[in-house]
Order: sequence, then C-alpha cells, then structure tokens
Amino acid sequence: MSLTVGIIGLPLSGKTTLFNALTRAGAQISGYPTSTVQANRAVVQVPDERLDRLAEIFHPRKVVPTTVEFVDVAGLGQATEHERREGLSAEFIGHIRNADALAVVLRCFDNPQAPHPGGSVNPLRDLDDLMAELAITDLATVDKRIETTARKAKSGDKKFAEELEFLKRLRDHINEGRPASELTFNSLDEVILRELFLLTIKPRLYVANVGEDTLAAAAALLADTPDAPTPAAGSELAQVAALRERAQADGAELVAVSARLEAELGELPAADAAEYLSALGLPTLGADLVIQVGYTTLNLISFLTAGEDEVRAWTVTRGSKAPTAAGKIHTDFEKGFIRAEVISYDDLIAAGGSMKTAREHGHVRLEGKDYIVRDGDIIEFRFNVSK
Ligand SMILES: Nc1nc2c(ncn2[C@@H]2O[C@H](COP(=O)(O)OP(=O)(O)OP(=O)(O)O)[C@@H](O)[C@H]2O)c(=O)[nH]1
Ligand SMILES: [Mg+2]
Repeated sequence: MSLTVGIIGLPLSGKTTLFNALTRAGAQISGYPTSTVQANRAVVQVPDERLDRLAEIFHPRKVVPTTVEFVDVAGLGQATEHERREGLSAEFIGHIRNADALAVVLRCFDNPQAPHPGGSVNPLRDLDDLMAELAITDLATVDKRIETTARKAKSGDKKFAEELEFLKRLRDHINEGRPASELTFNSLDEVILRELFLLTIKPRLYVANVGEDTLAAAAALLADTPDAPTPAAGSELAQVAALRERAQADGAELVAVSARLEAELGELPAADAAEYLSALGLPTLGADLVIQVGYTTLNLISFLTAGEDEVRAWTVTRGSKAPTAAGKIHTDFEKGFIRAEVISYDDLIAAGGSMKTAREHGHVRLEGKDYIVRDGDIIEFRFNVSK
C-alpha cells in the first residue's frame, strides 16, 4: 500500500519549508514564488512513541515504524487565464492526482522578505482560492467525461444514461462550489468517481503555518488546553481560530506548524531539538503532528508486532479484520489464518510491560477471523501454512 499526502498551497506559503521539516530532506526553498517546479518527494516514518516503549520492553534487533510519502508541488492559486478556463496543468495534476490526501498549507505568518502573493495575510481567503482552483480542475475532468459518456448514451444503453445523469449531478454539485467529497453517491457512482481521480474528493488536512512566536499559543489553542490563550482581534492567533472554525465546518483536521523554525530544529541533534521544544512548552513538533494526523486523515490505524527480532508498526485501514491484518505481514498468514493473540498496547503498559502479568489478568485475548483490529493492538498471529 503506497500512501501519499500531497502538500498544496499558495506560492510562498511555506510548502517546501514544511516538506523539509517533515523529511529533513533539504529540498531547495527561496523567497521567490514558483521556486518549486519539479515535485519533491520523500517517504517519512510515522513517529510512534509506542514503538519506543515496546523496544525498551522487548529489546528487539530492529524497530520498524510505518511510513507516509509526502509530495511537495509548486504553488497554486495564481492561475493564468488559460488555467482559469481549463483547470490546472496536466503536469501539476499528475503530481497530486494519485495522492490519498491533501495537506493544505495556509500562510498565517508575516514575512516581509517573502511577501504574500495576495498582498496580505488571510488564510481563509487563500483556502477559498485554492479550493476554487481545485474545483475548476475537477469540472474540466467531469466535463470531459460527460462528453464521452453522452456519445455512448446515444446507443440507448441504460447504463450510460444513468452514468450521464450522475455526472451531471456531480457537475452541478461542484459548480455550486461544494467539494466532491460532500456528494452522496451509490456504489455504481463510486466506480465512476474512482476513475475520475477528482481533487476535491480527497480528504484534506489544513496546516496553519504560523510565525515562531505564535506556535506555542496556536498549538495550545488547537489542543484546547485549559490555559489556551484567547486570540486578540486581528492577531495571527485570530487567523488560526478562524481556520479552526472553518476546519470544523469542513470536517477537516487542522494542525499548526511553524515550518521555518521546525525545519531548522530538524537539523539539530534530536536531544537539542527536544530541549528547545519543551522550552517553548510544546509536547511535539507541528511537523510530527502533520505526519500523524495525515495518517489518521487517510483513515489508517497501526497495529503492532513485538518480539526479540523486531518491534514493528503495520498499517491497515480502520475497520479491517484480523486476517487482512495478517496478510499485511505475509500472504501465508492470511491464507492460513487460525486466530490472533491480541493485547492492547495500553493493557501491556498497565501490566508493567510483562506479558506474563497481562496474561494472568486476562488481558491477552484469542480472537477469530471476524475480529476488527484496533489501533495499538499488539498481535501475534497463529496460522497454518498448509491450509
Ligand atoms: N517567518 C517565516 N517565514 C517562513 C515560514 N515558512 C516559510 N517561510 C519563508 O517563506 C518563503 C517561502 O517558503 P517556501 O517553503 O519556499 O514556500 P513554498 O510554498 O514552497 O513556495 P513555492 O514553491 O514557490 O510555491 C521562504 O523565504 C521561507 O523561509 C515561517 O514559518 N515563518
Ligand atoms: Mg516550494
């Protein structure tokens, strides 16, 4: 399973800087727009402190986290006249068409050295511009498909007439400025939708890129901590609060980062970076949250395996059953699945990290083929290869 998050945003919103913070890849940035022409791609590990705790318990030879791929593309929102009519260029779309989710970078920071292309900082306006551009591109895709389907429907085949009806409903929906993700559809429509690779149907994660001075307050605001500050009118924090309201309405996650600070921290030894973070009063880097939330936005969970050989996190879609999870490790595990021995990570930690104690407390369960795997399950599969 290749899981990809596309990073999109206006020029100079800090996409490449965020990409660098995420990946420590050192991709090129600049104070001029369109500095990113080719896409930057990198696979990053999903931080998971459960793996570190399990490693302390099991002393494995290796620890293997799960991964997500990030793709950083050129800035959107400054469409040429041609693009406004036709949607985004094929080359650009090619980079994000296959993304499983989009991280939308919204500029909240002020930086006179890199002036905002819109003349002022206004993340809600930027978000509207970006969504409009994605919608225009989707409309062009749907229109093209309507043309070919209309031709086929002339043969009198009912299947194509139905498809045409759905496509027109889809076009009207997008035309109203609503993302395709909000459309209701049946399983037949879903097949068509999957073929269209629409951009506004992808799950979105909003990333508020704030200045370094605002990061701690923004993180507290979004975490809803009791001591979260009240944003002053017109402040950078007020922009974050407005984005939060919008994200809630859109059903999207919102994370605050300070891309430049975090990219710089990424170059420090881990211990120094951690010290700096706690001095700021931050539990984790915003960039790490982007990875984690990106992962959950994709509707993914991790189950874990732990032993002397390795401690490892595996990815499955939420709702997967035990044999599917077993198949992630080896197809033989799925084919010959007998049962799964499961303990939740929390139960193991509550038992002081002792499998023996956990067993005595009845926390180690035997589960069959209909068991739905949960995030943080530590699983040992029983299987029969000759089955
Ligand atoms: N003050 C401040 N400046 C930032 C921050 N993030 C990015 N910048 C600056 O903004 C400028 C643009 O950053 P990039 O990461 O290249 O922006 P981009 O979105 O990739 O730009 P394009 O690739 O041109 O679309 C650079 O000068 C960065 O140093 C931030 O959190 N705070
Ligand atoms: Mg860039």
